[in-house]
Amino acid sequence: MKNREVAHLFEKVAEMLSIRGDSVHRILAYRKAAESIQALARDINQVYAEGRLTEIPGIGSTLAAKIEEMLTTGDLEFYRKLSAEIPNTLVDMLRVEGLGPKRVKQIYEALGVETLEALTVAAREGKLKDLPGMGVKSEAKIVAAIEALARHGDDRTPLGDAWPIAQGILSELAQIPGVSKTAVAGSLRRMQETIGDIDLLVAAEDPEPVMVFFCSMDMVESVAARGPTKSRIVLLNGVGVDLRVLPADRWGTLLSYFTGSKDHNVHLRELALKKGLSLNEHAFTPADGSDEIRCATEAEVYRTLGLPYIPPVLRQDRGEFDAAAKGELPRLIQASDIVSDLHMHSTWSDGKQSILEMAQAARRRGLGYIVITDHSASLGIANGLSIERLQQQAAEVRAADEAMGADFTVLHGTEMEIKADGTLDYPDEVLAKLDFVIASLHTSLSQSQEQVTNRMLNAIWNPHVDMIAHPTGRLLPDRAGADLDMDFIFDSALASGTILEINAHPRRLDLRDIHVRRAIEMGINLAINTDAHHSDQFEMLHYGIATAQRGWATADDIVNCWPLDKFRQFLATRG
Ligand code: DGT
Ligand code: CA
Ligand code: CA
Ligand code: ZN
Repeated sequence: MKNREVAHLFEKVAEMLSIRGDSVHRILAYRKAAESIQALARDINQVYAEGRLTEIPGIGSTLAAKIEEMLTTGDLEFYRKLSAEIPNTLVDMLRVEGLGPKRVKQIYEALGVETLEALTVAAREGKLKDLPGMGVKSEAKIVAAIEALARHGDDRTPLGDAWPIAQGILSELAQIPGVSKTAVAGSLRRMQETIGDIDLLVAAEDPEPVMVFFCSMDMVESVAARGPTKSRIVLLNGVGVDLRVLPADRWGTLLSYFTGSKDHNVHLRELALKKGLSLNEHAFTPADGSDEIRCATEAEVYRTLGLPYIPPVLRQDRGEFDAAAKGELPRLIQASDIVSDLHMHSTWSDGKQSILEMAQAARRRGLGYIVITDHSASLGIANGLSIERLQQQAAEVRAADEAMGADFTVLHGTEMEIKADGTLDYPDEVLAKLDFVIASLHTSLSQSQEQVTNRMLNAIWNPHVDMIAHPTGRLLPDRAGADLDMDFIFDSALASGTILEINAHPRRLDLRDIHVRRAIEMGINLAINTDAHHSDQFEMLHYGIATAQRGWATADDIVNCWPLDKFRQFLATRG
């Protein structure tokens, strides 16, 4: 079994346990294990072979034994036993908005409904409304939710799609009289690469006008829930948006609660309990009966627990509490640390602007140097450059560099194809004349792990290749990318000094956060680049920075923070 299958089975076990009504701790343990296996940057079979399963976050000896069973037998007895007790098709019903595990169990026990299809029939025939705690209204809601699920599926939305929508809604809410604060929360605030739904928070004395506006915006497809202080809408594009309105003096606890992640919050509440405080979205409540502690800022929430502020991008329960307690949280890289962009396109290949226009826009954004890296010949659909055109381009790059004056530098590079057979698109003598050479995969991504890894290693070990762009080639939300053996890739990048890219394009975010974290721990050179095809796209940098931050990156870890002379020294050491 592969990582994905192991993670999926654990996730399924967690859901079945939740339907059975098992302990929250046990359910969380399986869910957490599923997440960390899903997030693992290495082949779990390899980790198992090295006897290091228990080093995976959230995997103790019990779960390690279950993983061993799955990897060696391809099966999990515990899962089969559980399936004998409760049909495993029940978990599909959890995908219906508003149906929790208790309700699913109730419907199953009362009506024998085992599948989503059977549920649809039962709901349409009016069989749900007579169950205890149900009625005509809640039955209609379930029918609507099933229909919405059929329309939109349950796919997660890429960060880059959700972010501008959320910002647009927030800026309108901010203008409503009486609104003092607005914020995104949830996975979007943590800048996770995909989000399940958008969570928004507003501080206002009177929630009513905010709710009225929110539920009647043009882009609303339906209002899934409408309450005095919380509502949920579904947008025309299928994305769900939750909004909560609260008074400003409780802002800190509220924002912290709804920012999550769930695992981070569980940990936060446990720390509070150890201090005799119970924590919810409204306040800390001391167990000794003294007055509640309200927090207007998140910093106060953490301070109450004796901790420094933990930025949202780190709130994954991946070691941030330990680091915070020891005063060892990373000084996360910021946009202002970045002075260069090493990957962008011009009209010479498939870009939309000239070299000079790209350079001028980069300077306006505060950068000091860029590399022009158009596609190479074999990427025909992107108008890749022949050797001849590449050499002609050199003159235009030099001219743009001159025109930009002494305080800004334009370098000449390429984004060269690593061809399906592993050879590189330009010969070494052509590469030797360029300032900077990127190699990347755009085609034949579905090759076997061995084949595609070897292909990549060919590029990494070429002395002229300075950087690998978007290493896996994945596209969010659903093209998985090449099945690279990241152990080999990382070891080789470290040994050869080759830079690995964190591509900031929100469809890519490649390397992803957990890869970034591991590459940094190993000491690999990393760059954050926009891969812009138009200067408007320089804006995407913040997605790349957030991904780097989620991998605990500091300015010291990122090549784009090097001043030009340091970058030139680096290039001078290479082929
Ligand atoms: P998503 O939307 O699947 O990408 O992930 P989140 O993290 O945005 O999760 P969501 O939208 O269900 O809830 C937003 C935050 O609210 C979540 O990160 C933590 C908090 N939260 C929501 N539901 C619960 C809950 O049942 N228990 C706890 N402890 N926190 C919750
Ligand atoms: Ca969410
Ligand atoms: Ca939500
Ligand atoms: Zn590119």
